Amino acid sequence: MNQPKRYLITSALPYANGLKHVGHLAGAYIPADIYVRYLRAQKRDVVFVCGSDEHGTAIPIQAKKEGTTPQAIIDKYHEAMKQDFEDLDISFDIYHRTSSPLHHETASEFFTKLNDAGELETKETEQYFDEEASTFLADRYIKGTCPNCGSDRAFGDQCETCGRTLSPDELINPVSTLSGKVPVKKKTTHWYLPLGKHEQFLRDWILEQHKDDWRATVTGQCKAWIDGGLQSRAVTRDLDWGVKVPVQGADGKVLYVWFDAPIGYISATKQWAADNGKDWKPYWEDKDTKLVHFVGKDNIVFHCIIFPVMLKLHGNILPENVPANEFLNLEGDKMSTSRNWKLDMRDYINDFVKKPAGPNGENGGGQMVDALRYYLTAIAPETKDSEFTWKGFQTAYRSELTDIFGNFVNRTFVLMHKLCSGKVPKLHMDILDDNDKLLIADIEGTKAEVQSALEHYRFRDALFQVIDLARKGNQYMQKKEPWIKAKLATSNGPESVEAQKSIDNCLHLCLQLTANLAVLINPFLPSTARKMLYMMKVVEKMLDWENAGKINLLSVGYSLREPQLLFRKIEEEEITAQIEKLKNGLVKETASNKDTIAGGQASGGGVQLNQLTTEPVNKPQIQYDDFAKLELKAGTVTACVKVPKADKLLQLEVDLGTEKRTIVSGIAQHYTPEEMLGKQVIVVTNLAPRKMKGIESQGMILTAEDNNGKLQLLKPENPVSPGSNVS
Ligand code: B3M
Ligand code: ZN
Repeated sequence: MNQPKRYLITSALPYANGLKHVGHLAGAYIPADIYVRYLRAQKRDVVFVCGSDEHGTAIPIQAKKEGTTPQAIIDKYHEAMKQDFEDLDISFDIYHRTSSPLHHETASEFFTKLNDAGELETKETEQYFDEEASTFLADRYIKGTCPNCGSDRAFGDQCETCGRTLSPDELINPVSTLSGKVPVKKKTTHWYLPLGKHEQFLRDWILEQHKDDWRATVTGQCKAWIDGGLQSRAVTRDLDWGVKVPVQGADGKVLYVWFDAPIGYISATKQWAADNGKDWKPYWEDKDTKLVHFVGKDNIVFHCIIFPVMLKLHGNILPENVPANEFLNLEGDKMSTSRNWKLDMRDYINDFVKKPAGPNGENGGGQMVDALRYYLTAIAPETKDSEFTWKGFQTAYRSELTDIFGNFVNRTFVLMHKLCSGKVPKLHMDILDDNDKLLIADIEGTKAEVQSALEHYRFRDALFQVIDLARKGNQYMQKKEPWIKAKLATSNGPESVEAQKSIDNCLHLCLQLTANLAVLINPFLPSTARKMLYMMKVVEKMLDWENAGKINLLSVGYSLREPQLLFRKIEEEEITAQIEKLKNGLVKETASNKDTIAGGQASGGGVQLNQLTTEPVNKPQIQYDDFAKLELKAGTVTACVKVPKADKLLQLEVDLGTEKRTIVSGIAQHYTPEEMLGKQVIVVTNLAPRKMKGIESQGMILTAEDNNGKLQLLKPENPVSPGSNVS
């Protein structure tokens, strides 16, 4: 694409069911904000939209937890999240909400257009219904026993113990969480988006057209989905919270949250346009618009497959890129709301940004916002999961931001005041040496590097380039040694004139470099850039991107302010206090405090969206010793029957060479007893025995779930003798 006429940048709409943590911030908000600030500095036409996702079962579930109404929940968390983003300098042009009438209207119109054009299908299926509460049950509202591990902490969408994705039909002894009663099956009709029809389009568009410019993690996830077979996806739910299905007789039905939420980007754009006297349409309809969605990896499929199909059918433009991030872990473990293993944006803001003034009158303020923005960008999980540690935060802040960047700027200002009477000295071209020339080349070259990295969504890399330029500034100063030259300059000897000229050149270039650093760091650390402007006594306009790479940003003779430290010291105690707080706050997981909602799990019936969870799918790293505790063996199935009165269970007899074991496994809907006979399986043989339907299961067999939710047995590539060790 040539230079686009305009840009529409979106960050995933967070669910208004709780405060968001720094993992969210690193995934979808900071990178988008950096990109947008860079585009704005380039004077491009850009709109940055976001807002609260206020529908789905997430909201009523949270309301129940807090003993209040869904409306009260969204009002509370919408305001709280909006404030958090503002406090961390995320510069949305609009932070909208999907409960607004404009959004309801927009989403209804969207659905109606697709439905009227015959692009949706309707299907009647049987779903669980709670007769006492007289309502269909969203998957999350059904609890039961896991067919896989036997745990009774399984919900209609996922088992909380073993993590397997489930459908309500697979649960053993399902009960409604609303009434505690056994639900009944009842017929219901829903609308479906037949994704299968669009397979060729998706293959061409993602796997051909964007095979080189999208992140491999993104195209990889898309390919797995497409290869797994694209199923029709239910886009409506039996629920009373959401956008009503705009069809006569569809009472009690709403649009599926994942159908309406991305349309939220459109309604947000409409609201922004109305507020600013602009036309929203070109942003969604003109091919010269570059649309970029910033999301976390759990949202890839929705933004790369489902929403694009909707956009295509509705006649809108498609995203140019979806630079999704992987997950951010915390201190060696995945972040979790239920276990309280997380760092909420709000907690960071309270502890660092808004904390009371320190002994020297300093307080956290903008520099602490930038400290977090810096670290989260430096460790951004762009290509793989990464980890936030407080020690890492402290080290990066001290050794990169403070010692390299802050120190360079500070030294430059101090020396300029000391050796050049507080004014920008002259550049004497006649004595320009190789060090000077190299620094000028570095200033010019860095702009191109940073720009290219930003254009390709490599934010970490872009930031490193900026820090590296500051590092070069320090090295340059070290070589030029203006403090040594100062002795000569005041000596009245024959070399004094030359020495002063050398000092002038050094500080002239260091000041020009400082001005460049302000321009380059601005998208990442806006508050720092502004503080630098203040010290240089220049106006905001200097931060225009076109100024990067120039060495005439500050005029000779211009007097500059006294330096202020860009970054305060972070005390050791502040870091240890955070680590303590995290550890002390850790809540052991129980069935009742387990997160009841996660992205992609907010489904309420119909087709399951498997593979998707908000929290990292990766479990925390373990040592080899932990792994070695498992005993895994290959075995051969010698007998197999269905467990009476359990649709999902098979009872197997497995030959393990020296012994035969009885194993109960939840694979009855995937394999018949006949199919199982003679099959080789992998068994966890040292798992504590567990009773299921009165039968003691003496082990567990391993399976993998394919994209259609079918379990596939794991087995050796070629037959091995029963009892062979698996390692
Ligand atoms: N609210 C899921 C999430 O927060 C969902 C994103 C919607 S983006 C249109 O992970
Ligand atoms: Zn389980």
